[in-house]
Amino acid sequence: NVIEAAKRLAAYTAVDRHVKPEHTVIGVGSGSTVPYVVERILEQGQELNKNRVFIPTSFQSRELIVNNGLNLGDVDQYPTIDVDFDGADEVDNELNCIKGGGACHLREKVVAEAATTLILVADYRKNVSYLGTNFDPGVPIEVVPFAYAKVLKNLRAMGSPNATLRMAVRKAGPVVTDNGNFVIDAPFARKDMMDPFTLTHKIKMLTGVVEVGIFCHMAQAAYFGNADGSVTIKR
Ligand code: DER
Repeated sequence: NVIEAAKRLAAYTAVDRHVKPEHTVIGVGSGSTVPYVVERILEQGQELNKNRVFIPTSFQSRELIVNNGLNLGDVDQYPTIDVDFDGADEVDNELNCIKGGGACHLREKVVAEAATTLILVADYRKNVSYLGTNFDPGVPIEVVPFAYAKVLKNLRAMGSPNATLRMAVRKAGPVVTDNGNFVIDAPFARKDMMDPFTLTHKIKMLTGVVEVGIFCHMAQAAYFGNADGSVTIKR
């Protein structure tokens, strides 16, 4: 369908441009777009890929690496990564992005910070001028279970009255991350989302918050596949 084709187009274009033969340590993000990144890297052939190691950002990402027969590494073995590819829920014109729709943003941000280059790949729905335009759940925030009610109270008092604990669908109770934590989704008003850097730091300082699903000034480029078969690149 159109959205899957757009994801594939973004991923293929990004891989063709940013995965060089000399790149041997590659970060693998989470979500439904990054599988197309792996698909394209596989097409570079076993000769190149047998000398590469792939760093996961979640259980899902680890399965993607293992199931495709790629060499699995870990960020504690490779704290410096050549290039990291990841999806996003929204990307603004300064390449700030909301991530965490898949509740993976803590490990994603660790790997993204370990990477020399972070490349975002997404379909056209994620291409926005301001964060908070399309992604209604708001800012994903990983919190330790012990603190979730206190953090909810803090967020509701600081501009997100509709902040909620992310509940699981096929499991009773809240979503539990790969790190054993909970996720709060906190929608903020446009005025707060216009300064994502300040908002991120205000949220991060709430005791009990593990990581905030806003990535500021981290990506070097973002590739968006469009419905008409073109690609939009922000850098
Ligand atoms: O959770 C995340 O940050 C993922 O990268 C996710 O938001 C992107 O998901 P998608 O590639 O399935 O749209």
